[in-house]
This record gives sequence, structure tokens and C-alpha cells, in this order.
Amino acid sequence: MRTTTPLCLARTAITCVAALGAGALAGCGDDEPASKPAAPAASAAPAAPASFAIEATADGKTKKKLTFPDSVKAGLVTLTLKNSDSVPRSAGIVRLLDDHTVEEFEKAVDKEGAPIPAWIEDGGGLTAVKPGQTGSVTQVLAPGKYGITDDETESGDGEGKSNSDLGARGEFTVTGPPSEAKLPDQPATLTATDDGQDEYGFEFDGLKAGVNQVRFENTGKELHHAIIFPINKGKTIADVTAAFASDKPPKGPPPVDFENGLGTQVIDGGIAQNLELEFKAGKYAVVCFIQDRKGGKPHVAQGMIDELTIE
Ligand SMILES: [Cu+2]
Repeated sequence: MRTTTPLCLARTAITCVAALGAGALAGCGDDEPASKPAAPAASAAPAAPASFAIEATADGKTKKKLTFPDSVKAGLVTLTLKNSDSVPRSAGIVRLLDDHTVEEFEKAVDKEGAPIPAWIEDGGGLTAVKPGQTGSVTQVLAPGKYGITDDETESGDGEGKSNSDLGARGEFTVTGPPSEAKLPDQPATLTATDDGQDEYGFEFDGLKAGVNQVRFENTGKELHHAIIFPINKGKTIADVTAAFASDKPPKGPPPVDFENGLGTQVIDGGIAQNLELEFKAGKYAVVCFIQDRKGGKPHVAQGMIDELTIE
């Protein structure tokens, strides 16, 4: 979903956001024979994550690429994104059921507020990484076909062609069998919640100034991400809520600092990922711009916005 949110969110916000979808976690594994042969003998130490290295490159301003392996084994995987471009680059991932393609995915999520098809699942991956830097996230990947996309735009505001439109997208396979691996606990948590009806929110624990090792989890039924903006001096969370709820372009200075926003990719209910988030002390607004799977307003318009104070 390219977004037209009045406040023009930082790229991270909306773009990557868009997408994921839905529902049918149930489908997975139902018909699998329960037995799996060569499981490694039980061992006390958790297995080290497999690595999945992605590199973002560019050929001029109009040809963008993501390079990554064709496949990785199901289980705990650390995805790294090395940004060899001169602009911020991202790598969101999504599991595609029924052999749908990454192009179909992009098309499905391009329209703001549209329903999110049930063949779009799981999600995750990386939000924008600065030029010359490498970011990483760790998550448990289920077997299947995945799409990978870079939804950053040159302008940074979600308008215009994305890097994905310019070629930075592709597909890879996570090979079976399903893994029993668990995502390791982290010192800090950020949780997106919903009750499947009309209650949405965030919970945070242990986040502090500096670099945080964070477990981001979606315990709800809908798709969520967490986009985090510093609240500007003299503004309150009420100002931010009002601005995001309005359909009109804002008057005067924005209540949040879009330039210094940070956040996560979109993940499905029941999915989690470990990532690093770096904060300065201060007040932040934590927001979700994703809509329900049935379509409709972004969750922020239904109250999915919370104030986070970092000390
Ligand atoms: Cu949400």
C-alpha cells in the first residue's frame, strides 16, 4: 500500500507495511505426516540460527536489486541486509501460499485500505537500513515460498516508485520439514495486540535509551507492525493521535519527527522476530498503519497508538 496518509509518513511507516496478510495459519502442516526422520538428537543447547544474507545494490537510480540465496532450511534464521546502495534500503519478507507470486503480492497490497488476501502470511524481514550499514533480524521461518521486497522510495515518503518497482524484489524457498525451533527470549519486548474485534494496542517492556535487543511479537489476529516516531517538543500524544486520525493535511509543524522514525516490518498474528532498536531518551508515539484483513481504516484510526517514554 502506497500510502496517502496525510502526514506522509516516513517511508518505513507505510510502505513496508502494507502488506501482510492473513489468515490461514491453520492450513499449515495439517496434512503433514507427523513423523520426521532425521531430526537431530535432542540436545540441551538451542541450535544456532541459519544465516540468510541479503545485499541491496543499485545500478544508477533506476535499477535496484536485492541479492539473496534461493533457499534456506525451515527454523531459526537470521536475515541480514547489507546496504551497498547510497539510499536507505529494506527487505520485507512474506510467505506466499498456493504458489502466488511476489508480483501478485505487490499488486494486492498496493491499494490503501484494501482487503489483504488470505494467501499472504507470516511476514517480517527488515525495515530500512542506512547506506553502508548492515542490519539483522532473527525469526523462525516456516516452510514455503516467500516473497522479498524493498518498499523504500527515493523520496522516503511512500510516494512514487519503490525500489521493488525498480527491480528490488524476488522469491525464495524455505525448505521443510517445519521446525520446532523457538525464538530466543530477549531483554526487551514490544507486543502488538488485538482482540479480533475492535480493541487494538501495544505493550512494551524493558525498552531503554541506547541499543535494545527486542522481541517484537504479534499476539493478535490481524497483521501489525510497530512504527515509532519521536514526539516533537511542545506536542503530546493527543496531538499525534488527532493528526493521524484526520483525513486533512496537517497545519503547522508536524507533531512527530518523521525523519527519525524507526520500527518493524509487518508480522502476522502468532509471529515474532528479534531485532535491534536504538532509542534516545524521550517520548515516542508507537503506531500501526495496517488495516484489518477484511480491509478498512488503518489501525491507528481505531486507537492503535500508544505513548512510549524512554529513559
Ligand atoms: Cu495493526
